[in-house]
Amino acid sequence: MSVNERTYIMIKPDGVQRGLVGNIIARFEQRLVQATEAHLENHYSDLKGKPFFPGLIKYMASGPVVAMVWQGLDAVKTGRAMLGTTNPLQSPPGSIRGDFALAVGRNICHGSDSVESAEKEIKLQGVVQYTTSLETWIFE
Ligand code: RTP
Repeated sequence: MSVNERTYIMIKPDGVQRGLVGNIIARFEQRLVQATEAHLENHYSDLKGKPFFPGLIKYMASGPVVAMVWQGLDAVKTGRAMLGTTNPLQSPPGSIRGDFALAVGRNICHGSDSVESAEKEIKLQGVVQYTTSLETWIFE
């Protein structure tokens, strides 16, 4: 058993066509991963020294997160456009943060801000340990 083990799950054309994507992801949502503080400090290393850094790490490590890697034409810019701006107050209606987020420190989703950041962040997932809810239970 390894906490770094990864699997590849693909929702097939019939699942997508039948509108089951949300339903299937919701099932995985119930057995999520929680990032360690070490992972998050590495992930947000460019923000080390900012006054909000300790609070950001504490908040990000406070519960399970959903990690997704999306691939496609201009995936980084498209992802950022869909999320909206960092501060939800400036985020347009129709964007994820504009519609759902309440404050800059609780802005719901992260999205890589460049291809280089995306590569770093995706790579980090493979080298830093995650604890799944199941493993937490086993080791308690
Ligand atoms: P993210 O990395 O989470 O996608 O956010 P971002 O690129 O839009 O913004 P970034 O500058 O990288 O900041 C990372 C996260 O830090 C929190 N933050 N708090 N003034 C504050 O209290 C403040 N500023 C930034 C936000 O949660 C932001 O998403």
